[in-house]
Amino acid sequence: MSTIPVIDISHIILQQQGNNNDFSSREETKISALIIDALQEHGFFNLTGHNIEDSLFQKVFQRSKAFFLLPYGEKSAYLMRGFEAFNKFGYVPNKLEKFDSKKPCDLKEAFDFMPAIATNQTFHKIKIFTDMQSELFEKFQKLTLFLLQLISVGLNDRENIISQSHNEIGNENNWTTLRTLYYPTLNEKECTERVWCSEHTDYGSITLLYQDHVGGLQVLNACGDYIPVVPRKNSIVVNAADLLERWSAGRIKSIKHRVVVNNPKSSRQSIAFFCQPNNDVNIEPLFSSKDEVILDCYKQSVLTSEYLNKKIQNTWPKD
Ligand SMILES: O=C(O)CCC(=O)C(=O)O
Ligand SMILES: [Fe+2]
Repeated sequence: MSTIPVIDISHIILQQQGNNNDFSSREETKISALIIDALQEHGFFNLTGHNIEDSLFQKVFQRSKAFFLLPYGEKSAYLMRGFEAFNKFGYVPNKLEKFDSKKPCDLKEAFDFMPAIATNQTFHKIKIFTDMQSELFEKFQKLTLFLLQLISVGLNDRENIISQSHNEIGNENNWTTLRTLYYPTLNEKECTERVWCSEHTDYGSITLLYQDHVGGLQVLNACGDYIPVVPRKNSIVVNAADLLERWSAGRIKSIKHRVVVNNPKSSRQSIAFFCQPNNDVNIEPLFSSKDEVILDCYKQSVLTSEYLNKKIQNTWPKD
């Protein structure tokens, strides 16, 4: 496998806009099977025909870049307050997070946005930026719920446990986060590693990612080789994360990925929507049919909030 599949949802998304909430049409069943196959085999796919306008992504890119290019003194007024998942709002400086404990810190800056926290803040100076993030958050939220419904159909989750477990996105009981990322240009010394963001898997249910034209995202394939996820115009990269893998008892894979530096003289931007189940959801394999053999590593249920906090704390400095 040298590339990830492309899935076009334009037909079914139009039907849904007409308020048809029936997910059993032939077209939907077909698309949900394609999604499950892609997540099962590659953990990733490129989504096209979604209904988020490219101009909104471009506007968020512009606003974020303007923010990230401010002097540190100004950005530090918005520093993220702590590493707990419920605090994930604000600026994350360069070389702070470490996805791989054996490697140097990641060479990236980020701004995390959660509506429940944003509404408690009065950041007048960056209001246009946060308003825009709020608009994008809502659109990603709708699209994500739509994809989760298709995943529920494809996994034969008749009670819609997966999609129902995300009904509090945007509220305090759910830590779904919109993150805008900025990967700066690098000097020769920093370049020796040639990695902007080290190898990791994502933590929650699914991640939606919009990347600019620079490239650098790579995904591990079944042979253990990293393959590039080449930027495609108007498409969103979707990948499965750890909790969805657990829910599906390993049928769906949360695959390792990283961002390498293609060109140290060019900065890179991306926007990630990290979709998480509600905090109080216990994740355990959905299938209990007698024929289904469940591997030991998935048998123990995990509480979403505990899992996310543990993973996020591991990426932050220890002192
Ligand atoms: O920026 C990217 O392309 C991917 C970033 C990523 O994988 C992450 O932040 O979890
Ligand atoms: Fe990731």
